[in-house]
Amino acid sequence: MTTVIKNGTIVTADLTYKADVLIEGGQIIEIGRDLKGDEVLDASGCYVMPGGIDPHTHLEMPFMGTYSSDDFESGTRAALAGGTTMVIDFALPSPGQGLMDALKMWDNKSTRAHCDYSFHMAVTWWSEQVFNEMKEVVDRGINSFKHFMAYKGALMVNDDELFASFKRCAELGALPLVHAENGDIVAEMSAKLLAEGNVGPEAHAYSRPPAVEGEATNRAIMIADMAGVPLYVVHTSCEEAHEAIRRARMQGKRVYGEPLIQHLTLDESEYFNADWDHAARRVMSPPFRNKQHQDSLWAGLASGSLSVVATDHCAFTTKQKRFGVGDFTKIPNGTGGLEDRMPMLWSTGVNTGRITMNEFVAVTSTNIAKIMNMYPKKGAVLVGADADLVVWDPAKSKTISASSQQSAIDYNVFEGKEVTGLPRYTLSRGVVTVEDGTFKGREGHGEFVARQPGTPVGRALSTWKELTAPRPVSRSGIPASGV
Ligand code: DUC
Ligand code: ZN
Ligand code: ZN
Ligand code: ZN
Repeated sequence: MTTVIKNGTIVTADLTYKADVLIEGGQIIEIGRDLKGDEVLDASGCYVMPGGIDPHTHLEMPFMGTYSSDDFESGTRAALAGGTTMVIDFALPSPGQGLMDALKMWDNKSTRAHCDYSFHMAVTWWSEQVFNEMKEVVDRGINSFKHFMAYKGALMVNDDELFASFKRCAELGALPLVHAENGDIVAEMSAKLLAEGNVGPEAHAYSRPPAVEGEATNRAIMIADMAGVPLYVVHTSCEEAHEAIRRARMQGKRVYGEPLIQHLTLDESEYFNADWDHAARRVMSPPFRNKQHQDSLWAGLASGSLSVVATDHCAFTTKQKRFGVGDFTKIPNGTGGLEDRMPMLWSTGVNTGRITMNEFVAVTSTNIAKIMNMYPKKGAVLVGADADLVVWDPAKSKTISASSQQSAIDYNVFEGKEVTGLPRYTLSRGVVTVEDGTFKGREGHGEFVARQPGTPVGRALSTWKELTAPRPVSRSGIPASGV
């Protein structure tokens, strides 16, 4: 059985051209004019793009005393409805738990996925066991390790652990990821705010100012450089963090920044002059920032200093958010966005001229596939690539509403936003899973995507290695001062 997508305009990260796409066995087998197939999908007036890849989701994750409410079933259904055809979810061992043990849990949960998926492994504690198991994880096709510099007393790792894990990543050809916020300072600021009677959700934002993120981002970059490894900074939300990433890249360091669609489009006013539920539903880390920070993120996407757009999809119901009534530190951190990332970015980015269509494809799909080492199987419209495609109708509009969303929660942080630009069809390995807003996917259709370590991520480009090479020694055998 072949499927042909006819009369559309193909948009990739670097090209825009008219052609049909022929699909067989889940892959693209031909791209050209006047192709014929058994099943015909009409793409007149539409763009045919690589399906979105969300490199940052938390599905059914145990966190802050509860579980995030979208699992692999509702989460990947939401993804496909919005034109995203693959997610990379975080396997999260609790401190003390083995990595392979956590991976087993994620293997079990992900059998329900509607679309393809992969995992990052989190390093939430450090030991010889973790060191050894990192190799097993890489051998299983997981080439990226996430580190929390915040969530003190829970998931946070210290600098010595960060350095040890980054060096292990370097040996294994894996990519370290960081949640960059200074957890010590967040803990102290949170305690002070609570002691002063600032218990509401707006205090969450006060407890994690941009400097907290800028400091940690800079520190992680320096530590990665000393470990001789590239670095991927998740949810870059502010100018201070972006500035550290920009500077590193100008110095030739291989550092990637990942803004979220939430930080690009929603600002800190959501926490102020709002009712408790409204504000608490938007509590995530890092928190929403002001318009200047948003401008910085948009400029980073346009200029290439920031590489990808993700969601950090970690959805909690209003009932779960209310665990934090009377103490903002108990509000489960996280917001949804899987269904809305592509339409929101198209509407606020492409339709406004802030980014081009090709840049849209790059930051929602192709760059992610390249950085995470699965290009051109994913993120490409090329012969031999998986037919994970979205037929994008730039004229189709809707108003975002929780009442019509796929996500399992009872609200949507983008409620009421008008978007123009939506999928006409979303295809997962050649199978139509969404047609004009109707979901047609099948639970369990999704497959695990193994990712190899090493190139094209390559190595950091720093000269640190030379600096640590044998250096002058004084006659007493004590190293000469300075490096
Ligand atoms: N931030 C969130 O808001 N939720 C999940 C984890 C995180 O780092
Ligand atoms: Zn995080
Ligand atoms: Zn409200
Ligand atoms: Zn996250």
